[in-house]
Amino acid sequence: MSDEIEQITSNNYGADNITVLEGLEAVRMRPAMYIGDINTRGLHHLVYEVVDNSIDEALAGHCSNIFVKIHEDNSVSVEDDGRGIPVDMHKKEGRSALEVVLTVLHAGGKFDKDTYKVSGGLHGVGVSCVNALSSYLLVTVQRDGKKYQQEYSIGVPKYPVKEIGTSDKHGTTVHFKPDATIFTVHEYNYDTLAARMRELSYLNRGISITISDDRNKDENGEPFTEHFLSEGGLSEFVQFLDKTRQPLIPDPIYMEGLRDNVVVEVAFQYNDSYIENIHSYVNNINTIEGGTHVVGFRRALTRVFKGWATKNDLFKNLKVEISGEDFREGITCLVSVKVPEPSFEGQTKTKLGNSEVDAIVAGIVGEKLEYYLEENPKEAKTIVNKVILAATARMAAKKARELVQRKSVLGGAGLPGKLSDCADKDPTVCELFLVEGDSAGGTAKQGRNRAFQAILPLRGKILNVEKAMEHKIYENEEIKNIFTALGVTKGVEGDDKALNISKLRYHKIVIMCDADVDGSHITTLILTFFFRHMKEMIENGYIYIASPPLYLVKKGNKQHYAWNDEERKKFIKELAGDGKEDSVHTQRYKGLGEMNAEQLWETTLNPDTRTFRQITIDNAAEADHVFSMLMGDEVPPRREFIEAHAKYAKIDV
Ligand code: 0RA
Repeated sequence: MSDEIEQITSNNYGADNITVLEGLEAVRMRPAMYIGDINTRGLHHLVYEVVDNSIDEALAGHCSNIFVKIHEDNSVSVEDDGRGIPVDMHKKEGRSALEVVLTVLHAGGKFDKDTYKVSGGLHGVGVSCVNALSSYLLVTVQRDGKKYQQEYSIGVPKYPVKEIGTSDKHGTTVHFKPDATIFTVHEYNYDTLAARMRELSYLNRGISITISDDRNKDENGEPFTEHFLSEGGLSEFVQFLDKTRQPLIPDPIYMEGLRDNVVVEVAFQYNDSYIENIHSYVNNINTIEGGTHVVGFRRALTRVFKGWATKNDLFKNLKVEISGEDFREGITCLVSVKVPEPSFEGQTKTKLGNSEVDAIVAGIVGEKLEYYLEENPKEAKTIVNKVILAATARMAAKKARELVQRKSVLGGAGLPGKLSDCADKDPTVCELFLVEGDSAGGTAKQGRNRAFQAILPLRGKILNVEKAMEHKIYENEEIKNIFTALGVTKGVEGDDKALNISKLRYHKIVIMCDADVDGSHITTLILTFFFRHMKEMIENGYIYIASPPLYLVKKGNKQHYAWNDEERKKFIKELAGDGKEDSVHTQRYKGLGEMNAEQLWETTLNPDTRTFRQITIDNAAEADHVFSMLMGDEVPPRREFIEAHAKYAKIDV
């Protein structure tokens, strides 16, 4: 037991409950085992864990409003208007049920056998976990005309549950402050939380979720607030994801059903892009590796469309063979199932394993889709024509891709001429820098440590893969170079087009562009390419962005690099003493090319001094929405987004 807990418990209410404390201590000893990690992800996970409980209460039909608030001190409260966690004495434990729920691991649903907890699975570690990892937690319950509360410190109650007044409302409020000694990151990202709340509102139509941020108040003192409530559920979610894409048919195709206690909901639309875009969920958890529910959907989609097209003679003059993937080109699809006892498999435990779900989803989708096609022959024909085009294009793509890959298996000679490779061959220590422009590429080549750092200069703007047909992608010179330099290949045919990274030559791929508007555009283009065609590289944590400094502040023989305006001002003050902008010498680095090789090494390449930003996907649906918007045709939403987010835009003005 840690000193801290001992100290708190020795003269405190929770002292007798050794087993409880052992449970909470286990969480504190190995937080990552319970919440994934102790970085940004884990910090945000705490909120999802608490919200999940309120969603469960809503799905059981007892709650319709959830309020999430980020407080000024980065504590978070989650309020719902459910029944309120029971407060009566728990006979076996000799304590209030409320206290048991908040302090005993996995106690959450045990009092309520009638409804099965859907959120379980990947999360579902329970609110007691959040309590154990919070320096402070206050729970307030309103039920049966009264108001109750209890406070905790790192999961240990400060006093028994107490009645603090009367109330004619009902519900639960959990207000917690993550323990700063556990987490490496302490600030909540509003966009991350809001994206998840939006996603939850689409996945659970009819539940109203409001999120507000007290750290960001307007001139009237009102916190920034967003309200999510979807009546259309998954159909609206599809429309949100495809906001900047051109739909092929007027409305998304929607189907739902219940079989053997499994709730199935599916919505999909076709658009004029070439991307297969399927997001799947089990009990509100994003199953990024797919699983039996996705397999069932795909099977039904192929079977029913093939059957309908054949029956209507639409495939009669075909010169190519139609494959399953042709039915998914340009599709944006959501598959959401609620399964009582999900089993998760796969590397990141985000792949549904329950074999029975395949047939359940295929059955429901098959039936409803057959009906849809009979009722909507015009839409059905439009989609089948698109499928035929996809099959034709796939043959062309296959040829183009084979050409690229044949080259790469030729070995050394197959490496791109522009690549300055490193000496080491152990991919775990090797780094590849994708550098904007030949000139910066030259500097990087001189400045690098050639033992383990390789440089690949990219000329100008790489292809916008969001808009390009697949074979165009494999014909593109820059993209070919990236493929061959990395040493990765993609399955050429069939449903299994997974990236083969067994021959990957570097475990750090670092995008290095100028710190200006063009540079961030190129960074986004490269990221879009990885996101759409090498997602596994991001999921494995191999993709990084370099952060070259923006300024060099210099006086006499003293100098400092600055990465933002705050730092720049600080250094000017330090060096000049007066803080006056033009009295000291400030060099603004407009491009990487303005640094010499030594400066580039010192600031951006040297592992001891550089900072990289690792690219992760917090929310796949949100990332999809943002990429399609950034790379799509519509200007206004893109401008709005950039104005709200881009830090470079300000500097350039
Ligand atoms: C157990 C039993 C009952 C409600 C809850 C838990 C409950 C938990 C949470 C967590 C956040 N909000 C919540 N709302 C309710 C039902 C007890 C009864 O029959 O009234």
